[in-house]
Amino acid sequence: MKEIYILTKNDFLSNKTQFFYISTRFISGTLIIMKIYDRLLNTIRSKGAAYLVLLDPDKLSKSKIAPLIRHCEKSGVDGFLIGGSLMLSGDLESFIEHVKVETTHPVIIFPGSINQISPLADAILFLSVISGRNAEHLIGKHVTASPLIKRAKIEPISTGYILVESGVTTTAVYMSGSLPVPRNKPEIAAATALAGEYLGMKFIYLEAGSGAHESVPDEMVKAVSEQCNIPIIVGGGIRTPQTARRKVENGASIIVTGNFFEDENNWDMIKDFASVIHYKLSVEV
Ligand code: 1GP
Repeated sequence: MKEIYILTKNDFLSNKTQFFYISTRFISGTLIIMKIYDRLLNTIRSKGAAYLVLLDPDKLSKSKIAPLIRHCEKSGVDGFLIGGSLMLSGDLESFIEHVKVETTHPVIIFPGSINQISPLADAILFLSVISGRNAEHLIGKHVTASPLIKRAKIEPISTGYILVESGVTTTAVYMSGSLPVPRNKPEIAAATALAGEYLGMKFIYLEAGSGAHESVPDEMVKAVSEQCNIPIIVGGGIRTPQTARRKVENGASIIVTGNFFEDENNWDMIKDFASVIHYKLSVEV
């Protein structure tokens, strides 16, 4: 798998590429450019799994952005997802602008709708709800969004989004107008994820839904990881480091938490999440 893109200085200066990057450096006059996707793969390889924190502009006030990001950075978080289902009060552009001022970590849009595209981000999860059979969320919205993403010059990361039943009707299930995979059917999730991989998707996202009562079952994470060769993101309803650790032990490559850190009393626990997720770093020699 290609990990880095090597361009000459002249290529860069002549603007032949459209990718946006988080890491650039020159070695002997050659510019090494790492795409966000590759950077995440590197993190997974070196730390065991990556840890992303979801920031929802509807739920996080701008005054809390800087202190939360500082906390995340010193605790070992690998990057940020930004997005929300509705964006009722939040202003995505200025929110991302505030976040980018505070961090050099990847800032990736996790879109709740096609209105959530901004050139200020580094990348966007290009989500297709492959657990559903609603054509709009499988391909329809993508047709409208693609030219906007191209114009914004942000890196699209093709992601098979699998909604998993979590005890209640989540916003993601309701908004996508599709049925989630039943909790007791890991084999359906596994076959769906494999189809996503064969369609060329780069990540599978197993989603219990933001604020879900129950996270994605461990057996389902295991079944999907046994079938698939692409990294698996797991999110929704993860509120303890122990839960995060179990997802990683069962094959998750990226863990996402959102709701739990909207309460600043929980911020001291970010490092505990990071430490169990980055299991390769804690191996004693
Ligand atoms: C939701 O997976 C994310 O899309 C995060 O969920 O807010 O429940 O942590 P939580």
